[in-house]
Amino acid sequence: MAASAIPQFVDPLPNLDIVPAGANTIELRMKEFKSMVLPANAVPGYTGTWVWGYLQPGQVAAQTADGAIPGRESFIGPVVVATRGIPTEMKFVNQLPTAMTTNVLAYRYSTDQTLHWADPLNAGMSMCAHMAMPPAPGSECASNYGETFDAPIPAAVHLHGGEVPPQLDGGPDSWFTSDGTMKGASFYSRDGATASNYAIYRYPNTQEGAPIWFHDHTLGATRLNVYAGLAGAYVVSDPARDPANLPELVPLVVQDRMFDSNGQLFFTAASAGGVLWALNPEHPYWNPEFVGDVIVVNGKSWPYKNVQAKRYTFLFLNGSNARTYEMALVDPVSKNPGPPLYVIGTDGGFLDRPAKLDPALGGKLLMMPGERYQVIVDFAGYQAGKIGPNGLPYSGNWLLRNTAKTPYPAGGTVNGNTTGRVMLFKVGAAPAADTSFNPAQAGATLRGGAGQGPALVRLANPAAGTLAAGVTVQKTRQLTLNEVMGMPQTAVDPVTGALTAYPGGPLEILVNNTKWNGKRITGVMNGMYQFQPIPGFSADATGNFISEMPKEGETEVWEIVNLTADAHPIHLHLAQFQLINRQGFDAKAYGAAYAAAFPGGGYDPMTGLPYPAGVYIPGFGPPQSYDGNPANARAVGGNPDVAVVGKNGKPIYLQGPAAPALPQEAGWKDTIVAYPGQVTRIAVRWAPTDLPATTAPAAASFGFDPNGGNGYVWHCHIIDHEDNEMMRPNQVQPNAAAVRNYVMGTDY
Ligand SMILES: [Cu+2]
Repeated sequence: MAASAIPQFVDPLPNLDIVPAGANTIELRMKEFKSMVLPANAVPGYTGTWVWGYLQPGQVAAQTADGAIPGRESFIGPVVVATRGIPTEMKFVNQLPTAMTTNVLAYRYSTDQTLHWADPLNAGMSMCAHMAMPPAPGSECASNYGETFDAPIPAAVHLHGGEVPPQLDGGPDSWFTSDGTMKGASFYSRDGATASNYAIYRYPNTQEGAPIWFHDHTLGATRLNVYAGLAGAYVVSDPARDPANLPELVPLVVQDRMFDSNGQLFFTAASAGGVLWALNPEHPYWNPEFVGDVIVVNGKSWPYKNVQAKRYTFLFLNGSNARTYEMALVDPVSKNPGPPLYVIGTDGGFLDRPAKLDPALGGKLLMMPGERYQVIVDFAGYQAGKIGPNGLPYSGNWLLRNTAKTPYPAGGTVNGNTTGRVMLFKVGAAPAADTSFNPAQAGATLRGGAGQGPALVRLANPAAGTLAAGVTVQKTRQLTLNEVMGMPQTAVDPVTGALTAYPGGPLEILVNNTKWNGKRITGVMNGMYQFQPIPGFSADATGNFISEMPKEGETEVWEIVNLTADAHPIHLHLAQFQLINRQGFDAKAYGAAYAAAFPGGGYDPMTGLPYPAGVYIPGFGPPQSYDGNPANARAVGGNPDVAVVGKNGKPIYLQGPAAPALPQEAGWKDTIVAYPGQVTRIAVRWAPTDLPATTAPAAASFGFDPNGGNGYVWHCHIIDHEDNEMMRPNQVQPNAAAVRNYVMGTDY
């Protein structure tokens, strides 16, 4: 259905369930149910949209015959509130239906077996991903998962931003199915269960207070599971150190969706709705970026919220597949700029002092998928009738506007009447007094002040855009972001069998030009690609080959060299990091040097031969040796040094000054915007964030062993990208001197 047909600001913002963590296990069941995502009058006879969510057992028991959950206002949630220092045991149960019986058609018709995905029916072999040709119409690989068998839906629960042992990370291979018969290679449950439809994770909650979240992370199917609704928030509170007296907290989970004419979730796969979403026949159900035309906050399309003329703390979370938001408040009637957004916290905790984003000065909050920001807004003085700076009276309604282009930052503009709108705040009367923390007060601090928790430990100096004083870097990595493009072609559509003109476009998207498994294609046999591990990479227990093996306690600089045309939100599991700076580079000149560095080899599908030397080889890994590359002694990663200096002492590729972190992102981050044509430099220490920056690596460690299970991953948080290869497993080498106080078998 057309987004413009959906009435806006008629339903209030849903409240998310709050679940305080205590001594008891919190059980959450992944379950299908009906939720009023749209206003009741959006569609004739509308009784709700089929979604998936994490429900409490009592909610499952209360489900009505038509699928609704009385009292549950949203598919998002719950918000688990844990306390630092007190572990929380979670039991996640998969009670999803099967791929054939689910009412979430967006899932049922959109799984793509040609992606490297969980593939439960084939023990995770994912052989369709190894085919050298687009799948033949009618073949299993050309079908979606629910078409051929009444297949159980795999699900995995990742604690995003969580400082947890690898067994509890809930990464892509930790999925399990509702019938308990199928598991990913990294499945773990505290009780040792192997034939269960649940996983028990006991999170340590040792990290600094932070607004983290949990969401699905199933290999190659995350975009669908999250789209169907599997996301909740997890707040680690630290009463002794968190800023005192913050205004009332309101989580705002911002997402985009599309709906069919029945008000059900619609996904951009194959040629759904008569539009060819697949750009290449190789991946018949995969579209590089899902961007919806309806903005949904806390599981409700374009909601409004009644607020008093006082301060609120909003926890913004971009839970979208691919959409970026640039947000500011504006009066939709008088066009006056609204109240400023005072950012007080980032992904990994609170800032030292608020960062003011004033819409009158063009200030906007930029948020890519996976990022969180805690923001204070003071509606005092913004009631209806007051005269605004442009001389016109305020309407009393404040539109949270979005202006981000998609793909970000240089794609199409938003529609000012639909995707340019997020939600509406309706300002009512002022309370007698607002005694909550006031970010506008001169010199206001959140940490580091009298009676407050300690100031942020700085790995980066946000004023200078350099490493912070006293920080010693043990290793620098230079890692590229790459897009592998398919050419326009007329080919048989594997789904419909019809001859189809494909526009071409991204075939897969990679970090450091390396596929998920760390192997490169060397040839074709019997229609299947032959693979070889990338030399120098280390085998893990699941058959993947690892290149990022940081040592616990060490500090690394990662220089992310974005060779693609779009921005990507790069996310590391386990460790929060800090942005050092961003710097432009001559993409054309560097791209030429990068291509020239490839030694030849691999397999060129156009010629059936190895590529000659000096041309880019998709998915080959970096052009040179990952470690000990003589052409780049400064940074490992196997790429020509983007920071190399010419004979005249000037950088050959880098352009302009390195820009420090924006004030609002100058804290702990686990997801960072990496712009096209820029090097994004982050400092990551593989240790808890609150250790002094000068701590020697041997003295820096987690309370748990970060080595084990099958490690962690790092990836792009555009979920459609991470589902198609833009993700790599990594393993942390343990600090031999560490003393562990959170031990597998005892504590988790
Ligand atoms: Cu991406």
